[in-house]
Amino acid sequence: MFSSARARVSALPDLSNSCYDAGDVSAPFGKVLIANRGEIAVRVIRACRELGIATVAVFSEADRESLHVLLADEAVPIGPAPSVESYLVIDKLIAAARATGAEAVHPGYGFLAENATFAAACQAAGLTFIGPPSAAIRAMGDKMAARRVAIKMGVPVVPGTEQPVADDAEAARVAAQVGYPVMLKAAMGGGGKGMRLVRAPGELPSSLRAARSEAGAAFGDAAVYIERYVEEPRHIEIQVLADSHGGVVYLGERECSIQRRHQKLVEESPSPFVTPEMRRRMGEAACRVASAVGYVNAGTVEFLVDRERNFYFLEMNARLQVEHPVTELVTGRDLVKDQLRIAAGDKLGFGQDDVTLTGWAIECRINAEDPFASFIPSPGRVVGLRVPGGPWVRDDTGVYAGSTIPRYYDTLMAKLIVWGPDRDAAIARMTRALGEYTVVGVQTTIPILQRIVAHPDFTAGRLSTAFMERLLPATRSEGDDRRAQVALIAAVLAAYERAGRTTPAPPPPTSSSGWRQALRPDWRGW
Ligand code: MV4
Repeated sequence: MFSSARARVSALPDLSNSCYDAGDVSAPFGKVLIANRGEIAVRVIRACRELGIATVAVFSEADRESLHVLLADEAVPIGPAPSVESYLVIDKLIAAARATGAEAVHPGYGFLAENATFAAACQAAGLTFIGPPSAAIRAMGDKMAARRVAIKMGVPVVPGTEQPVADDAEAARVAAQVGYPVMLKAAMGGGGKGMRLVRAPGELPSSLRAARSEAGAAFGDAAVYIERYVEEPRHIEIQVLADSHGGVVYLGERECSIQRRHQKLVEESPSPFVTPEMRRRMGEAACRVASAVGYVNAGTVEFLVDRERNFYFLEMNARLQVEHPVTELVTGRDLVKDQLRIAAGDKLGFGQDDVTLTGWAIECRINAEDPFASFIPSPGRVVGLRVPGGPWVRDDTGVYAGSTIPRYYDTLMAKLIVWGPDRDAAIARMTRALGEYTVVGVQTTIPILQRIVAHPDFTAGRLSTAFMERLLPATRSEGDDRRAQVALIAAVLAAYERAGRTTPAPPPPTSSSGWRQALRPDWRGW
């Protein structure tokens, strides 16, 4: 088997120690444990299978029959449904790897993917962590430290402080200097937690207090810093790959401006806003930041981009991201295979000049949530499922007809990714594919995704982080919404307890989304 693979590439340059995706010469590992669940575990298993690597799944009590368990070569139970008792328990994961003879661990995203302690524990147990070195994870986990790295490397950051603000007086001085409105951010934060917008000096002391207490509760560190507020920014991120020999390349950008409450809904590559010149400057900046912290493996450098196309370093994500498939479709690379080979010590085997972007890719996140009820999670049994197909349509999912979406984890059910020769073709294809997608038994975000991709601002490429607030004008302030959500969740849990802790019965087949929409005539007005 291997000899024929070798024969196939023998006419090419020596690729025996490179990630070049032209014939899988030899497997980087014999066996890999995937410390995750759902669609990303399935995604990693697929790459391993193509490389001839044996796979070990881990599963909680809620995931006995989940797709990743069915697809892996072996599966190890790791405890009760709550992730703090299963997917987040480092000792259980390392014990499972030891017991099965896995040589390496892929963390996926979320859970322990950016936990420096987990990366270090894997290495200490003689397991290769398929991700960056723990020191690089730690360096990027501190947002202020990451900001100082960017500054040192000549990468633009939003004007603001380089150290946490000490008190109200200093905050007032700094805010006046950078100019209102300003943003307060948690030093150890990210993803929007501990963040406060301050429009006028009078609001500063109370906002500072709120940001500090939120940061302290969420991250165990109340340090807060100040940045000038960028109005209606775009969120554009650069994918990088770095090997352990000093090689680093960027694989273009992803536009992720369509978000709701810091949850991305639609991502695309390339960005309709980025010029080739800008791509090169952002890409080179991203590579400088990655190199400066000794980054190895796949990573993403996030930027805010203002209306004048100025870009500012925001943070670096030390993991494979949910939206990585759009990069795969326009670059032709398999990022998980690249991760595996990099972790095994291979050289990239290609340079920046070998990276070309072809056509356009769009991803829609299909969440098991009810977009007609404040996006409340909609766990339960997937009674019926028809997944779209046809040319250049990819569905990455962790569910199948008859499987159950547990209430314990995030609601991402599937990622629908399409490719087209240009943006209009990709939008037409996504519209077609979303129209084919049928899920019975749980509510999904499909109807809202259809509205997004049909919106004139979206089709014209007029994207910003304010897009969803305009699409959903009923949105209240974050504080109000949090209280409403807590009340809603409490009510659902109480009903669940009363019902004897059983999974809610699925609606009869006739009451699928068509029925639901018919009951809600006002959805057309969104
Ligand atoms: C900002 C900003 C405006 N100005 N920083 C949100 C998540 C966190 N990673 C950074 N975020 C923001 N930082 C300055 N100086 C606006 C946001 C922001 C945002 C950024 C990206 C995508 C969606 C967003 C939604 C609201 C706010």
